[in-house]
Formats: sequence, structure tokens, C-alpha cells
Amino acid sequence: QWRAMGYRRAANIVKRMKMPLTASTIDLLQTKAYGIGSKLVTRMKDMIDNGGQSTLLKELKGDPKTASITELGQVWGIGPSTAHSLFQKFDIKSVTDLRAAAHSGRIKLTHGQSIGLKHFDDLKERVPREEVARIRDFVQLRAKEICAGVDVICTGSYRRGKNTCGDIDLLFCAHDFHTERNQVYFMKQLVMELKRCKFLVEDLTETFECSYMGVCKIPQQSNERNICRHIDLKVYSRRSYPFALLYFTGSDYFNRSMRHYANKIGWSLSDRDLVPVIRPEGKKGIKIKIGDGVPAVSEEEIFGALGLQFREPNERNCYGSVDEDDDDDDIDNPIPESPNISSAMHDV
Ligand code: TTP
Ligand code: MG
Repeated sequence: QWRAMGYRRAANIVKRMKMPLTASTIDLLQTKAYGIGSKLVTRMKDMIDNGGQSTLLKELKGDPKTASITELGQVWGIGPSTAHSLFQKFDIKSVTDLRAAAHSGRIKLTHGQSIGLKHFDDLKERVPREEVARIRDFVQLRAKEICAGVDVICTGSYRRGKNTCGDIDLLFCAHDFHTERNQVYFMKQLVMELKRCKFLVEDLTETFECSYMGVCKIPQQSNERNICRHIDLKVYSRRSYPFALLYFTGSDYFNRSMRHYANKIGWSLSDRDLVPVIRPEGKKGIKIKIGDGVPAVSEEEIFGALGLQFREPNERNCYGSVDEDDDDDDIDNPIPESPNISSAMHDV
């Protein structure tokens, strides 16, 4: 996972370089300004020597084990380690093998994995931006019938301006949601209503409270293929909302970088709050809260509290996903100077 992030970050740095990447300029990537490791630079040199082709990638593409693990990992709920053990222990090499093994009872999948497998072909397709907006509008209408003052916002890659999204991430918040009981009540009502109108067709988790994951299908539009989509619904209190908005807007890499930066200057940033902490030396993972959380009412205030320059959602793709519709090229300042989030990224 970390190696993959390093590769993604390097790919984005190279994309934004103002000069051509050649055998003579490539060593610059190892300087502090770019911070790319020597192993990765060696791989890039290999690509330059081979006319843009990577020898390792060629080998991996031809490697049946890698191909199987990649395919199995595309099933919702199956991560790299599960995919690896399905291949290694059960000799399952493809989604077809997985279906047969699950059907015969040779392996037992979790509820979410079974649903992921059932809708494999649909769920692996990315959702066009216009469809995400349609789904958001559909859910928003029902949510407002349950709680008129609810705010509904589509986060994730949609909010970062991507043309296609892996799923639909919806965040809900209202003044009425100050207790968890109210939040859970709203979520139960909403899920019930969305099931009643046959929008939600499967649950991906067996139980839920403030966070729901499922499979949805927008009621049939004229002669359109009706594809199942993965949808996440999350409800937060007004107080936590800016933190949740920041977290669920991502990208995941941007979040990691921002958290890492917060840690370095004595804060702990989560999807709920930003609190000052101390981390006792030699006790990894332990942090002690030493003050009250920052009462931010907007994302801008969270950036401000950390002394960081505000980044619009579409600027938070940086060093993020490199999917085929990646449109990060509009970021003028690829490796900006401190104090801002990208300077912290070099240390991740
Ligand atoms: P995702 O929906 O998994 O990611 P995404 O919307 O950015 O991309 P995709 O088009 O593939 O759906 O999660 C939404 C956000 O939640 C993500 O942008 C950042 C945050 N997040 C993390 O910070 N860490 C994580 O491990 C995950 C899964 C999400
Ligand atoms: Mg998403």
C-alpha cells in the first residue's frame, strides 16, 4: 500500500515537472525538492531506456499470480491480503473460480463480499459524474422529506471534480443531529425509505448506525441500462461536519498528508475533530489529549488552525489517484513551498 502511494506520488510529480524527463534530468528527482527515492528513480531510468516501457511492469503483467490477485481484489470487500490467500490457499485464480468456490461451499465469503461478487460486473464500472449528481438529487429529495433542514453533500472524488467516480459518497448534517440517537434515527428512516422506493437494492454491511454502505440503482430512466452502484451514506453532527467534509472529500493521500502534518505540530486530526495532543516518546500509537478541540465551522478554519494554506477540493487530488480521467493538470503550483500541505507530503 505504501509502495503504491509512493508510485502515485512520483507519477504526479513527474506529470507536473516543468522540464522534460530525460536521462540527464532524472537525477534531480532524488534531490530534496522532489524527494523521490533512489529505487524508484532506477525504475524510471529503466523506462527511459526501454522507450517508456517498464521491464518490471511487463514481467508483472505476464505473471499469472499478479493478474489473479488484481482481478480478485476488484471484488468489493476483498483486499490484497484476502486475494493473496484465496490464490495461495484455495487455488482461486479468477472471479469465475471464486464464484464456483463460493457456490460449492468450499470457501465462505462475508456478507459484503458475496454482494460484491454478485454485482461484480456493475460495481467495477466507474460512475459518470452526471449520474452521481442524479443519484445525489434523488437521495436529497427523500432526505428532506424526513428532515427538512438536512444538508446533503456529495463528497469523495465527485467533490474533487472528477469526471467519473468509483462510488457515491453522501454526507448528511442538520442542526437536529446533535445527539448520536438523532443521527441514527435519521439514517434508519432514510435507509428504510430508500429501500421502500427500490433505490437501495442491497446492504453491504449487515448492521449500520451513522454510516451505511449499500448498492443502489436509480429507478429506470428511459431505455438506459440500469447499473448497480456502490453508495456510502454518513451522518454527522453540525460540530463534526467540517471535519467529516474534509475527511470524506479526500483524496486519501491528501488526508494522510494532512494528518501527518497535524501530528508533526502536536495535533490529532480526524473525521470528527482537531485536538491538541502529546505523544509520549517511545510509545508508538499513544496520544494524550491536552486541550479542547478546535471549534471549526468550515474547512477553511481547519486549514487555518493548522497554519496551512486553504486548498479547494479540486486541488486535493494532488499526488492522489491517477485514474484515466485524472484531471489534476490544472494545478499550477505542483510542489509549492511551506507552509502548506504539499510540503508535508514530502515527508510521508
Ligand atoms: P472513497 O470513496 O474510497 O474514495 P474517492 O471518492 O476519493 O475515490 P473513488 O472515485 O474511487 O470513490 O473514499 C472517500 C474519501 O474518504 C476519500 O477520498 C478519502 C477518505 N478515505 C480515506 O481518507 N482513507 C481511506 O482509507 C478511505 C477508504 C477513504
Ligand atoms: Mg468515492
